[in-house]
Amino acid sequence: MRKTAVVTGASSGIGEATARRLAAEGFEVVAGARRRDRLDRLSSEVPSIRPVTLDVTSQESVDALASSLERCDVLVNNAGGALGMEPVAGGDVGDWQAMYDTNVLGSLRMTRALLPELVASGDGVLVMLTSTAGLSAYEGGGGYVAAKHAQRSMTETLRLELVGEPVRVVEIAPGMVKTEGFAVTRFRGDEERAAQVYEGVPGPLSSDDVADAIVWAVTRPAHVNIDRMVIRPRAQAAQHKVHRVRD
Ligand code: NJP
Repeated sequence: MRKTAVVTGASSGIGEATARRLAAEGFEVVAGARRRDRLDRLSSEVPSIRPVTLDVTSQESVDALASSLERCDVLVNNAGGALGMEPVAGGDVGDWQAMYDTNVLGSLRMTRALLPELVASGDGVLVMLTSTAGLSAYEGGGGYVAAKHAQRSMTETLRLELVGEPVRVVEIAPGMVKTEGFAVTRFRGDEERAAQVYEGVPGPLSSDDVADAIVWAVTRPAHVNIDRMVIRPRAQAAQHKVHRVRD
C-alpha cells in the first residue's frame, strides 16, 4: 500500500505546493482545508491528491478526517496564518484567540488524532509549519508571534516526549514567503496593503521553495531527524532587516 501524507491548509500557498510535491514523490496525499472548491480543482489536476473538507478549529471535522484514513505516514500541520498587525496595546482579543486556535490548537487536534497512525506506520513524520515569528518578536507581530512561539514550544515538547517512538518531529520555520493568502488574510482582504509586504523585495521565498524543504526533510532516511529548518530569502537577514529596491 502506498504511503499516505496528510497536509492541512492545502487549498493554497505552502500547503498546496507541498501536496503537489508529495504526490510527485509517490505519496497518496490527503489535502485538507475549508475551501473545498480549490481542493477539488487540485485533485482533478493531480489524481493522487484526495480532497477533504477540514476545519482544524473543529474537533468534529478533524475526527471525520482521521476516521477516513486507512493509514498515515506523514502529517504536515500547515494550516494557519496571521490576523492584523496592531501593537500589543491595541491587540484584538478575538484575533489572538483565532490565531491560537488555528496555529496552535489546530496542530494539537490534528496531532492527537493522527499520532497513533504515525506510530503504527513504523516511520512516521510529523511536520510543523511554524515561522521565524516563532523565534523572535517584531513590532506588530502581536498574537501571531505569540501563537508561533507556542507552536514551536509544542513541537519541541512533542519531540522529547516521542523519543523512542518511530516518529520524527520536524519544524520548518520560514521567513518571508510570498504566498497567495498569507498577507491578504493578515490585512483582511486589503490586497494593496498586502502587496506592500513584498514591495521591492528582490526574491521573497515562494511556496514551492518551502515545499521543497518540507519534502526534503520528509524523505531523509528514517533515522535522520531534521529538528528545525529556518529558511529566509537572501534579502531578509532578520525578521525586520529586509533589503528593498526602491525606484
Ligand atoms: O498562507 P495561505 P501560507 N482549517 O493563506 C488554511 C506559515 N507561514 O501558505 O481553509 C483548515 O496561502 C487555508 O485554507 P482554507 C503560516 O503561518 C507563512 O503562507 O481553505 N485550514 C490555506 O490553505 C501557515 O501556518 C509565511 O482557507 C485552514 C492555508 O491554511 C503556513 O505557513 C511565513 C484553516 C493558508 O494558506 C501556510 O501559510 C511564515 C482552518 N481553520 C510562516 N485556516 C509567509 N507566507 O510569509 C486556514 O513564517 N487554513
